[in-house]
Amino acid sequence: MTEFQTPPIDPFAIRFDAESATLSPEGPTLVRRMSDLEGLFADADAWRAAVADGDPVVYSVQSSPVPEADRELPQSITTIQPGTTAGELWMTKGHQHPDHQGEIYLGISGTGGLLMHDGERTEWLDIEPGTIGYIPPGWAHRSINTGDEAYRFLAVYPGGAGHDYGWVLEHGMGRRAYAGAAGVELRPFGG
Ligand code: M6P
Ligand code: ZN
Repeated sequence: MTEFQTPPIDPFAIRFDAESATLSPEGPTLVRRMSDLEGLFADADAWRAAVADGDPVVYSVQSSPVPEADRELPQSITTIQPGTTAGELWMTKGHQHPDHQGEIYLGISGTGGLLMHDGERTEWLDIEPGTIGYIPPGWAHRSINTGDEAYRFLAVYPGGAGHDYGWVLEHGMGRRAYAGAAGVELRPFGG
């Protein structure tokens, strides 16, 4: 028998409803408002103004009951609302896995981008419904809504990988995504 640090949960079925973009049974739901995204948008004044102006929900993450524990394989559906802050497209905080492990994202509805940075290299993947974006070990990842409707994707990731948000504040993400006249414009992180 394999030795587990925490008792593994029993097998069970999870219903994935693409229409309503829900997982059932449900686990925890995380809601991130503009005020939770301090230090992430390039224009800090515009960020502050958006916080003062109703502090909108930027994204939410609905998880299944599978715990974030070593050897488990949790899943979640993230919904990013459409919007921009001083032209910068609304996005997730972005994180690195402290224990470098891979992750997959599956586009469900709307259009988005998967921005990845390993400290030196930067990659961008367009994600549409049906696209699987692969995040290799060691690549920090951030998702961005590139359209004018909600962008939803399913994530499946190792439960022991963890979320390091400080890594992104320290290293940046290599590029920033702006709404341009002809679609997404990727600009240098510091530019
Ligand atoms: C996906 C997964 C989650 C992550 C969420 C929001 O659902 O990668 O692990 O928490 O996106 O991203 P962040 O944690 O960067 O806010
Ligand atoms: Zn991750």
